[in-house]
Amino acid sequence: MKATLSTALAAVAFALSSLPAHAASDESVTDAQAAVLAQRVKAETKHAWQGYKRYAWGHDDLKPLSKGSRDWYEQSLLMSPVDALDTLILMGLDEEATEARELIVAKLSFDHDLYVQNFEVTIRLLGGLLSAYQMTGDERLLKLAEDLGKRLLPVFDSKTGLPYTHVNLRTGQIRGKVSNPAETGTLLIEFGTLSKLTGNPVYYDKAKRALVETYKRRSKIGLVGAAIDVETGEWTRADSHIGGGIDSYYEYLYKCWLLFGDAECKKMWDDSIPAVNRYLADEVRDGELWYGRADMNTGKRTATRYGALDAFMPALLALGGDLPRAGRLQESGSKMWRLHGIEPESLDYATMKVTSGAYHLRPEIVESAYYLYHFTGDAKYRAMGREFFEDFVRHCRTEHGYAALKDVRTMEKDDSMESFLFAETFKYYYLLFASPKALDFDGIVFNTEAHPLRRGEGAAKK
Ligand code: DMJ
Repeated sequence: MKATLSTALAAVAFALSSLPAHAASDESVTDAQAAVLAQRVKAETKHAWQGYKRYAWGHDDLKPLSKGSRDWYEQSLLMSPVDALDTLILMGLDEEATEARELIVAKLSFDHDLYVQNFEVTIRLLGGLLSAYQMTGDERLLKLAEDLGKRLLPVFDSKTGLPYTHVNLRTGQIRGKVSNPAETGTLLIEFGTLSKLTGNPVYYDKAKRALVETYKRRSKIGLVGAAIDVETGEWTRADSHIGGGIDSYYEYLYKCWLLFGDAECKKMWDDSIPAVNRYLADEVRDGELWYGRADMNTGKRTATRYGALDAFMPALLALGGDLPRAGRLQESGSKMWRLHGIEPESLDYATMKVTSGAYHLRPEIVESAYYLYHFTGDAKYRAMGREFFEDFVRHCRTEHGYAALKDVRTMEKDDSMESFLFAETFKYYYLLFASPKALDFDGIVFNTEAHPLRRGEGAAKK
């Protein structure tokens, strides 16, 4: 008995001594500590909003170093206020939410002779307006969303039904015949919600067709490529992955089933995800799970690359019910973050060398920590989020906002503050730390820009 006890104690002592120094203390975040963190996130959101207000009011984005502004096109489309509005409401930043809403209602117009990128405008503006409408009941926001939806519709006028990438908001002329699965397949949450709210099925039907036409062109082994010609429907790049340009196509297959109860979307997801797990998932070293790149036709590995955008995948896997893979992949993401103390845009996970060092204030890794915390209740995901948040504040905060980094190896700042900082990064940090009562997770589905849209009658069971 004595010998057994001392052996057990020795084993515990060994286990503790072999843990990395930060792991033991990082493991726990109490609810009280989380509540304090949520308040800090709220204060940082307010800080960035004040910077926007002071130096970039009425423009798309704040330039956080030069204290100027940036517009995507010749006219501002109020990217930051529209992306920020539902986050400000969720956090209870009422004064800021009111001023954002009034600015949008007074100034936002889509009647401009501008070619805009359908995908970005859909996920940020259409998604933001619809979500804010559902939160406030302000019909003026729905009117703006409907006006925008109508102006975007010409993108679907290709022979295949796959959307062109750009449309002129005033003339309806289209441009950009080479697209990718993210741009052709990440439209149905927003367009479908617009149909539900206006009673006009055209939006749902066109975006659904685009999603189905993308899926139909998957290879024999079930993968999609990186670029597609929307007129011929032929792939122009056969590289397959889960990163930028493909990522949210998979996300919408599953989420459109959840949001609309569309069984065809569930079937497309069920048909697609096994190939992703078979050909793109990769294991290195001692069973570390990553997702890399492969040829869509042969499944042959083409690159061992993962990055900040791929880091949405644990969230999607968790939502789809695959918690074991989700947890393992998030551990790898955390390793990527810890390499330099902020994640890079891209990493060769076989060599653990950075292949693109920028950090654009991206949210995906935080989104995944939030989903994993939601589904497992394991405080280690809050601890992970706390570590990300502390690093993020330390390296990206500026006097009047938050700045992207040119390179995480030098931590040199870049004069850029993308609107998804408000829509997603701050929102996911907040939701990770706030009480679960802050948002009825089961009652909504987030679009890919983190705009929550309400699940109505007919939605699938989560
Ligand atoms: C966002 O605009 C969306 O999340 C999109 O799906 C891809 N990434 C950016 C943020 O990183």
